[in-house]
Amino acid sequence: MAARKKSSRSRAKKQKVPARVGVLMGSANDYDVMKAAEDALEGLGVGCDVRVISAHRTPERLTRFLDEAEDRGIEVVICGAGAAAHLAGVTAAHTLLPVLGVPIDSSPLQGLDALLATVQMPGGIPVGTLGIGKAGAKNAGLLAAAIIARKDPAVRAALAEFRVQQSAKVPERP
Ligand code: RP5
Repeated sequence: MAARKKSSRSRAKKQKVPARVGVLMGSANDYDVMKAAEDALEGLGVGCDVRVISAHRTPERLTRFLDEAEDRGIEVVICGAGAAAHLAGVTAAHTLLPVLGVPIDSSPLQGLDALLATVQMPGGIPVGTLGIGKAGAKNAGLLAAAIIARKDPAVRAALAEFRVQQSAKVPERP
């Protein structure tokens, strides 16, 4: 309980940066994975709006979020979902914003089901699908920032610096 309070306090602090990326997940249980997207964006100074929105359990919450998203300044939407993961596809159907999908390894099939559900969109409504789990979520954050960086030199500089720091952390020898 104490940890939950701390986390909502720190998120309120973080919300001072205007949100440019929506980070949606089908269940609060997905947050452990999707936090990697939030962390990647925050590390680059890109604000995000993190929401639990299920395409099947809270369908109205999804359409409401997407109806308002562009007017609120959202430029990219990241969707993480597990099992019969249709959150990214349904999101893409309701918006012209770029949608990135993260398959979550929350089911007995360990994300293979979510990967296929997310990546195999029929032609016409694209979802850019990342890898399963935390690495996919992290890359979704970085890719969303790269999309924003096309028109935002500050985000581009932050991404470039991230790459420099990442390289510097790789030892020459094991
Ligand atoms: C999906 O079903 C969610 O994205 C989650 O990964 C999975 C299981 O959800 P919970 O039953 O844990 O809430 O919709």
